[in-house]
Amino acid sequence: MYPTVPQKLIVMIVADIDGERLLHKLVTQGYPATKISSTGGFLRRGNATILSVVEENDVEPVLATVRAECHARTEYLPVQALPFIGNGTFLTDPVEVRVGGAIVFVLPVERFEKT
Ligand code: 2BA
Repeated sequence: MYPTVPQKLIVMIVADIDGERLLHKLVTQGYPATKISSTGGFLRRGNATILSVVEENDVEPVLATVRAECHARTEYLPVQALPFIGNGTFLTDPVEVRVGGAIVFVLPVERFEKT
């Protein structure tokens, strides 16, 4: 049966080192979650994508957990570590990139089926 309360799909892309801890926190708080191993397109580092479908009232509590568990920081990477630098720019100095933290998308769920 389709749930009566609107559901939201929360897509969380987090650093590999935070993924397992975030997954465990969400599940112990009673939120269903699925972790998929993924790779960032820019840095080509492993990251984790966590999917969770929750009632819309639960979106903010889930986001609060994400904020508590995933902290962004800055790293300086040698240009050789990057796959490309756009616009033909010639760089020799290390490049500042944001790592860690979370990228989150919240989408409406149109339909839910369990077979
Ligand atoms: P990556 O694509 O590997 O990007 C890692 C970090 O590198 C990004 O952190 C950003 O700080 C930097 N970065 C990305 N593209 C850049 C560019 N063209 N020039 C300079 N710096 C760049 P976040 O923004 O926190 O993103 C972390 C990861 O989240 C990304 O890993 C990607 O896997 C995912 N992501 C971010 N935005 C996304 C989006 N709009 N759609 C899908 N996935 C996204």
